[in-house]
Amino acid sequence: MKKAEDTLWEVLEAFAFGDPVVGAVRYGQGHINDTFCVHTQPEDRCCRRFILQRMSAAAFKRPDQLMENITGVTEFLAREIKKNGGDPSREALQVIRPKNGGSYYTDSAGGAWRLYPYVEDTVCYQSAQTAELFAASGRAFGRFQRLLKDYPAETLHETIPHFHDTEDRLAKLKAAIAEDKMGRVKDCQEEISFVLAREKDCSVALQALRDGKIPLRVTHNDTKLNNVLMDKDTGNGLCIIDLDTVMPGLSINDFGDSIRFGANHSAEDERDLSKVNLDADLFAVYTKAFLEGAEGSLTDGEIMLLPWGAKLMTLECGIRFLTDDLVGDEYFHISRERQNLDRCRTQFKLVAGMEEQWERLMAIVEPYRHERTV
Ligand code: ADP
Ligand code: GN1
Ligand code: MG
Repeated sequence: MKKAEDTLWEVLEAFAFGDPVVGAVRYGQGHINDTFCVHTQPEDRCCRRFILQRMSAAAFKRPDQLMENITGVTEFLAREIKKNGGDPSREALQVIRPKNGGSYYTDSAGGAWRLYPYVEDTVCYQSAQTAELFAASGRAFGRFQRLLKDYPAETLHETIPHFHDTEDRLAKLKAAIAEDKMGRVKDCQEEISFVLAREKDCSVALQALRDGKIPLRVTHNDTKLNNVLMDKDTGNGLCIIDLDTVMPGLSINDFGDSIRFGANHSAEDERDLSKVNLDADLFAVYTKAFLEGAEGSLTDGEIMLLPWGAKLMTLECGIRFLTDDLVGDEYFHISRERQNLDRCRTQFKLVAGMEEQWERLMAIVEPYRHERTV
């Protein structure tokens, strides 16, 4: 695929910004899409900003289906937010259609692009700098799940098949090990053993779903802290972004992915592993906030599996980083050599930290059960 910059000016022509475009720069720290911030200059006021994204062709094979999901979900959210007295123009993403109709633009090189207004007066954090901030993100993701409670799940396309199918992620890792196309397996023996020792764990959430112990819901599936925009003045979680993976899924995975990214004090690619550990206090803070935001909609079965959601999302993410390292970094953007292996190592360190503190994590979620056992 060509570099996004190669067709950027063609793409800018394809949308009606209303005012002259004065520039576009790469923006944000997402690992998947090519994101640009576009500035326009109205005559009578200061600049306006937009988020222009080329959707990742490696991740999303059907941009038409992806955008059908996103327009459906954003329009549904706007109606729900309005009903609740909120401001849909700030609390939900809005798709701006290209001049030639449809919900996205395909450039001359085949790249698929979409445009959103920039949600101003918000901050996007890369780490949970305070417990309050982490709690605010938890309330926002819990609320997001509740807002989508009545969304017609059967109309959603599966934008990435088997996205949180941990058994399938494990199978893909094994295939990458067998192929060893970059000759990197020799550097990853410890990480491979770590996964193989937890092979059975990979089935825990899926088995609970198969057994009817937890329900399938409409979920976000990528609940990193940097996928929620926080209101700059109130500090509240204002707008959930990165809706590419909104699909039928498990509530415990939405909970777990936030814990994976936010309940520790180091970057996802930190090389000094002594700095990486699960902070159980932050786990407790997030549990309370997420369940508040979800307003009692989680069942006891889901509540008691929240620690498993955290462990499995972290293990699975480590498996995905390791697989991508072994196949030569085809999926996650990297900015340095072997960054995906570094990312994998932080995830496994977090998993080990969760295992060490397992009883404490279970004790944190237990009081939220609706039917307590005495
Ligand atoms: P990726 O899938 O690559 O993570 P995202 O949709 O999360 O892409 O966008 C990347 C970053 O761009 C976000 O983390 C955030 O900083 C910023 N961003 C995305 N959409 C908006 C928006 N509408 N307003 C303000 N910032 C945004
Ligand atoms: C990706 O898109 P972004 O950067 O928010 C990935 C997530 C991973 C995450 C790891 C569509 O999230 O699944 O957990 O990187 N998104 C997709 O940081 O694969
Ligand atoms: Mg993102």
